[in-house]
Amino acid sequence: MRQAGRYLPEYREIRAEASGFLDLCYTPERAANVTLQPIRRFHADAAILFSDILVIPDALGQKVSFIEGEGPVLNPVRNGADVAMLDPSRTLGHLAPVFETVQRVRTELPDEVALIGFCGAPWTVASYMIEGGSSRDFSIIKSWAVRERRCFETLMGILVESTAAYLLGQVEAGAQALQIFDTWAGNVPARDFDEWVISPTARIVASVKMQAPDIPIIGFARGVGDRLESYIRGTGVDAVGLDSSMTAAEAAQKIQPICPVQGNLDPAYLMVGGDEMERAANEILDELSGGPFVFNLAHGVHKDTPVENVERLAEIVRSRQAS
Ligand code: 1CP
Repeated sequence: MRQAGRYLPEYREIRAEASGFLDLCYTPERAANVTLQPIRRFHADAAILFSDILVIPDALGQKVSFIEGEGPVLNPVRNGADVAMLDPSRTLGHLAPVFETVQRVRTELPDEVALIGFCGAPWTVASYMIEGGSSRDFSIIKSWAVRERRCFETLMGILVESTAAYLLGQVEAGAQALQIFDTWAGNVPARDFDEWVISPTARIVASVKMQAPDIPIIGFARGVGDRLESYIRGTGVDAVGLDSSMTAAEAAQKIQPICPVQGNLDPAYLMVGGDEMERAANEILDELSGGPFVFNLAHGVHKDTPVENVERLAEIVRSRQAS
């Protein structure tokens, strides 16, 4: 999950120096520094590369910008001609600065701290590409994907191919695990779940595994409820990140027997801190520590989170690791 970001004063300082969010992602010295900021403070067991899922549309030639207070804004892809303008041959060259960031971070991290690379899953990335930014009801992507199935499939194919190449580039540069974020998987109509969530993710996993069989891949399919089990079986991911729609006890019973889990403290508890956070964190640790498990949040750190709450949470988890 996102562990860097605006809740950290040292992030805000570097962010203010950069001319824009993407500029920060593409300046290896700064991006490496931002990746390391939460590690320096909280001594987590793993760092997650500082980049964004939307570097892929940017690399394909779509206009992407991040507007302060508004989030991402993209010049929307709406028809076959727009899809035809995307150029997968640009991807790796355009993303070279991200690979350099990975190399720098790997050099600076202690050996025992893992570096996680990541990407967005095709459905989630396509939602930003087609909606033109964040969406409430996903009506544009859904109606487009249903009405123009062939064209949507072409777009998904482009995303599968460029995303797999992007992940392999991160592995070559030093990433030791990969996470695929399908934040909006829960908005896919059930009858299209195999085609729009499982299949594209499975193709990316297979393609990465062909060249990097030993790199663990973590899937994060948010909001999918009971379909998480078919996601695990159908995609071939090695582990799953859990959102907070499932209690830790449910996860221990249903998911952990088939797959290692990561999660799942809701970031609201981190924002509130104190006893509420401590109880919720301990409940997760109690329920899931008996099986393959990585403690994590259920979603990224919210920008209004007090830094001392994150420090306290790290202490709670570490004290349980030691016991
Ligand atoms: O800690 C880190 O360095 C992690 C780096 C990271 C990751 C893993 C960032 C930096 N973004 C992401 C993934 C990402 N980006 C996802 C998937 C995970 C999730 O659901 O959080 C998504 C959906 C995005 C898209 C995105 N990026 C949005 C829109 C979110 C929405 O609700 O539609 C926004 C606002 C961003 C900007 C962004 N990316 C990353 C950070 C730290 C930020 C905040 C901008 C800032 O603080 O300057």
